[in-house]
Amino acid sequence: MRSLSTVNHSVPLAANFTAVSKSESREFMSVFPDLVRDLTDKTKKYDRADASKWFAKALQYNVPRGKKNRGLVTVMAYKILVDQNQLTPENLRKAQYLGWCVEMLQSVFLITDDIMDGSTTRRGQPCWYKNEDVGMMAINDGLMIENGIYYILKKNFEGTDYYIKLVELFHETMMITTIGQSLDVQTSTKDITSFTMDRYKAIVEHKTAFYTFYLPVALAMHMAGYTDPEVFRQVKTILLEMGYFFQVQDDFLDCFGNPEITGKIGTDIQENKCTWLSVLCMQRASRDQKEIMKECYGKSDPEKVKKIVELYAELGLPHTYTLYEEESYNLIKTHIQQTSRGVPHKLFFQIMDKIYRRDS
Ligand code: GPP
Ligand code: MG
Ligand code: MG
Ligand code: MG
Repeated sequence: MRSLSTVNHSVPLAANFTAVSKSESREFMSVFPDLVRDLTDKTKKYDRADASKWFAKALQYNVPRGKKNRGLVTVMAYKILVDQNQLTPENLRKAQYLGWCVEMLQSVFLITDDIMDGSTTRRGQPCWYKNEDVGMMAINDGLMIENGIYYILKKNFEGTDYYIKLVELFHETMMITTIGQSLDVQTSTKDITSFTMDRYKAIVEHKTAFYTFYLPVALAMHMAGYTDPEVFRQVKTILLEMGYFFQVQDDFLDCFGNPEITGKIGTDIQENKCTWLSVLCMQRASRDQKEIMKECYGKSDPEKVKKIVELYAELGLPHTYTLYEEESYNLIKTHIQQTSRGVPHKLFFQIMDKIYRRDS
């Protein structure tokens, strides 16, 4: 844990966060064993029992253990958007499968991101690739899980008039997110003095915002029968804003969060990442403080890492973050109220409530 005792940063959880997500999460989880069965039956068809067993293990380890926010948002959005007479148990189950497809995509990103970021823990357990019997096999597991998404989509949605929209959206999401990851990794090889908020925004909108919030809601919209491109455009604007907010939180927690709660030990400083904290720090730093950044940022030496955390604290970044979180929340709320067409505001507010003042 890298939080400093000198940093007085206590953030209460949003009041309803745990209660709501626990019951939703249980209902959603109850579908997971069927999903694993469907997917492993598929591999069994190729008459490769070993591959099938391994796939089940990779799915169990990587897909269901997080907060499942993205999957739950998919289901929640569908429930809110669909005509209530269409909300049959069968359709609800389909929406849950769609939510699990989003969680599968998320697990592919996390498995590969952890390799690229040199991370050690994820969701309170070793990163998948860090398991002795896994290693770089994790890359193949990621590819298998990605492929599984399309199997589940075909099995549940082939023949519907929106099936192709779902498939295209997953492809587009992979394209945009990998562009973001490419920008993220490339920027981390550059000098800290070249980091800017513009660059940060470009990285984050691509690597996080699109798949974290736009994907789940847009999938649910397709399933609920939305077709007007203008409504999708408006929804995207708001959800990308929320996604940006979400990544700023992630960057903050990487440095000042409690790994017991986040389930992951941060590596942004060591990996020379262009983060909300590093960009803000360079904007505020005096000449001497910039020298500290140049000397210590992007190094694995724990003493140097500590110096960076101390510098962030000295510059008041935890306090700025608290203010930012509140201002941002209010601004997004205003933008939600300004959207005129199509989607009930309640949906956006419920998503915001899931993430506002989060500590994991
Ligand atoms: C968050 O970055 C973004 C992702 C996990 C998407 C990765 C995309 C790929 C195409 C692999 P992060 O490194 O800050 O996330 P975390 O803090 O969870 O490691
Ligand atoms: Mg990363
Ligand atoms: Mg990472
Ligand atoms: Mg991070």
